[in-house]
Amino acid sequence: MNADHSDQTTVLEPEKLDLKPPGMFKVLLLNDDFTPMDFVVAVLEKYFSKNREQATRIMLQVHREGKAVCGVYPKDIAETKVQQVIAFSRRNEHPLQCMMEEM
Ligand code: TYC
Repeated sequence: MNADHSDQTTVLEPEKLDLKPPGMFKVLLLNDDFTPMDFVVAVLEKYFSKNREQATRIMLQVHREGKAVCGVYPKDIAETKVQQVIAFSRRNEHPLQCMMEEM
């Protein structure tokens, strides 16, 4: 908006853009009846930097509760993780599903 001043100068104020801080996204694995447990553990180690014990705990949570959070990331990182996990699973002929959710 332009502010009019008595000395005839015009101050150009910055346009108010509707900016919000970049959100964080949970990346989740979903249960299915076919993907082997050891493959899910390997995914959690490879793409989410979990050790064997952490990976096993998350895999079992998915198996028992239907889904679990593997990690929390900025949007672009979360999108890449989802794509990588799905591509790796399909290359290995498993139906494992991975999704993201804004927090
Ligand atoms: N339910 C699978 C089985 O019994 C194991 C599994 C765990 C699959 C986690 C997917 O995200 C998953 N073999």
